[in-house]
Amino acid sequence: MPEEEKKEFLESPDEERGLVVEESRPELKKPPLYQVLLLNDDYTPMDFVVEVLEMIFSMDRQKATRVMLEVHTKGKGRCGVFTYEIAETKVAQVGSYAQQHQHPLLSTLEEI
Ligand code: TYC
Repeated sequence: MPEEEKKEFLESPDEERGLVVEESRPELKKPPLYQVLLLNDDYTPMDFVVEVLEMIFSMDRQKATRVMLEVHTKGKGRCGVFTYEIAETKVAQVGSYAQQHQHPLLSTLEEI
């Protein structure tokens, strides 16, 4: 190929050189989400559960009371939805706060 033709070829846009050009898409995969479930038991005082929901799950008194009563009547209830690390931290915080106060209150996490 003559020099001039070579230069022209190399300077032409990718598409014209038969190159397939595709914009690479940024990696924006959504992380899996986990719900933290609070479990009922027969011994933890209702007031304590409401306090835990206010303190650890940032609920106002009204919402905390509603969730506590749902757990009390149905056996379990959702406290929130988080990424894995945050859900795990909330479960650990509930466990250690309950243990400090010698209540058997438990929570668990479940992928949704
Ligand atoms: N069932 C408990 C009681 O009657 C109250 C309670 C509610 C305990 C929710 C745990 O996650 C819970 N004192």
